[in-house]
Amino acid sequence: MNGADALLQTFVVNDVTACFANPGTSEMQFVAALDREPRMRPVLCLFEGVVTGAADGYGRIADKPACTLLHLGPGYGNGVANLHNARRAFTPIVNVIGDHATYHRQHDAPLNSDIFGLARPNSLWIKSADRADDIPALAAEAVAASYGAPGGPVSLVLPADAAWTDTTRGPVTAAVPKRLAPDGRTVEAVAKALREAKKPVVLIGGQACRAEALGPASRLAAHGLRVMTDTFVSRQARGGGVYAPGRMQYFGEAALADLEGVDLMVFVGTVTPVAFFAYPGRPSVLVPEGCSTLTLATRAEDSVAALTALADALGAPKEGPVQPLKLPDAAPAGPLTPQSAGVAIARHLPEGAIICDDSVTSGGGVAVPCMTARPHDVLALTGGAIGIGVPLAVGAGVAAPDRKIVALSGDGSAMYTVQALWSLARENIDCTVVVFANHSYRILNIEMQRTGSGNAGPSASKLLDLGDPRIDWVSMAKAQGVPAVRCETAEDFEKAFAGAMAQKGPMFIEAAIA
Ligand SMILES: Cc1ncc(C[n+]2csc(CCOP(=O)(O)OP(=O)(O)O)c2C)c(N)n1
Ligand SMILES: [Mg+2]
Repeated sequence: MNGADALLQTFVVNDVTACFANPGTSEMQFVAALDREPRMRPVLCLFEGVVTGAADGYGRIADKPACTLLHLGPGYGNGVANLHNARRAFTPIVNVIGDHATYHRQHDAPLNSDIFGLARPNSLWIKSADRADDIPALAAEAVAASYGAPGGPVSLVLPADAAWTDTTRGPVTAAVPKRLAPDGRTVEAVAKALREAKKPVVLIGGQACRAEALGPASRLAAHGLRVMTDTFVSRQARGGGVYAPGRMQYFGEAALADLEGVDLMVFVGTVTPVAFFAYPGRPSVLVPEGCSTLTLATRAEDSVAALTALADALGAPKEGPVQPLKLPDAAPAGPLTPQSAGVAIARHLPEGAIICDDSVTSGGGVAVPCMTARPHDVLALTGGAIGIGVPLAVGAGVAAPDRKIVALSGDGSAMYTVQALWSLARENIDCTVVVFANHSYRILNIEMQRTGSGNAGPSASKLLDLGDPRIDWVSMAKAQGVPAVRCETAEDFEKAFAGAMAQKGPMFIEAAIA
């Protein structure tokens, strides 16, 4: 047994059983050891942004970390945008970053770099396992650290010689931390403040938006309180039979208008909301002037217990409102738009589906009709770094092979990590990808106006328009082994999406929106 075997043994003992990988020479011992540890499922991704986005999707659904396998600093660096998103989703991930043999580092070979410098900002924990004998204990530490709470990516650097050196050290069990409920005094103080406030809002995020938390949150709504979620949530239950809180608006001025007159904001599993971007003359913090704030549960605490305790303390009804299950009766007709596509999606989305959403300006059109669709989960873009939709789908599909995965992506967003389609095909993930092809970075045209930068002239337009040359999405998907169709009308889309939901395996739909 060598260090790589010891690493895999500790991973599987701690239920880390999926490895999203893009290996190189320094990782060959790890790759070879996979043949000796069949409990670990290796998934090849053809770009590290897919590796890390897939690990995020896996962690959000499995509630446990996957490991990644990344090739030194450059491999890690390629994956950083989606690790940033994972950090902001609080998703547990254990990165294994291969490195040169310890004695080779001093020679500054071409792939040598400051791995710690690169990885530290997005790692809750980072250490190098320089000796084979240290690997099991450090791997267990890494797994434990990834759970937080709240969780996030951690990084274990694995020098090649530690991986190839023999060891007799057996697997080490990780101590997985438990989320604690907030103390009774906090609950009492929040209940009292809510009773005294004229126009309070309870803002929930993170764990408080999961299916098991929305029940107790709905009790607060039944008690007459306004409950809202963060704008972008790592995993939220949605659809018929599920409580639908309000949502913080994306644009700051709209958010503040919506909160006008609010005199108390209570945070559960989240923190003070801020605008996504600054704009000239507009506020950053999305709390109305004079409004006080209180935290019922931090992100590290148990939001389900906190919401339940608060509902009890307020004497709220035992049950709260839920969404009706109401599918659009009529199939959409006419031009294909995000709205008409959304109607078709709401009609045919199966129960238990997982939507991986990176659809930017097309997202709202789908979200509205899906509020009363069959119950499903939505994984949103938590860190603003686009290019996560299809990678999330790869990971969610590995975590939940019996659930239908639907990836929704803008065309610009999909191009960042377009290689994810290949992994969908390779792993035969039951996933339908919808790319909204408007041949534009449409949102940035809107943002140019909002930032006061003026209208796009010919040079500026060159940075916002994707139409020349036009991306041939059907060829792009087929080239990577995913069957694909292009839909130009709502009728086409309805038929294609219904067909995709009725079959298993990967499928690609280009939604040619006007
Ligand atoms: C990693 C990263 N790079 C760049 C951006 C800036 N950005 C935000 S939205 C966007 C374009 C999105 O285009 P698309 O996916 O086609 O959606 P649309 O706006 O057309 O709906 C870009 C480039 C970003 N958010 N993240
Ligand atoms: Mg676009």
